[in-house]
Amino acid sequence: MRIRAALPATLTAAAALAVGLLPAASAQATVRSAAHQGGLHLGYIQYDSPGRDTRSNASLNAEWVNIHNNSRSAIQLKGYKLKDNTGYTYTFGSYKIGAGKTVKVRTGKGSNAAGVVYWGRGSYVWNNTSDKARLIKPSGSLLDSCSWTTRDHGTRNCH
Ligand SMILES: [Ca+2]
Repeated sequence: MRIRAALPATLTAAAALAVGLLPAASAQATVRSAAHQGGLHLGYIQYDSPGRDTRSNASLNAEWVNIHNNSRSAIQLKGYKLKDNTGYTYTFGSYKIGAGKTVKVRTGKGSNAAGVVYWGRGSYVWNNTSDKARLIKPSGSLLDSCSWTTRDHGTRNCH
């Protein structure tokens, strides 16, 4: 009696484990493959503002980073971070980036609008000689990074 009672319980547990584990493993594979195809990632970066670095707001805003949403759905960027090698960090406020859309993060001051947000700095953030941009999830995990040197002549295509 004890064996017959225990056996179905063991089988049920094993079946539940198998059912529980398989979809989890398959969901993880889907996430990996989506990340491999791009998803939310760094696009073009104009790390060297054209012309002399005068620190004017126009010159600061001519330094920018594009973030591209290559996924099939809109993504709320609130809490996402953009960070350089020094540790300067821009944290997104509420901004929904549509599927297939790009948002430009300009270094200087300005009013956020569709397709553009402003870091609000009074000095440049992206080093002209070499630096690395990082796109960080609200959880703190690194989503994408892209580095450059003077070889890239002011603009880096991080796609
Ligand atoms: Ca720069």
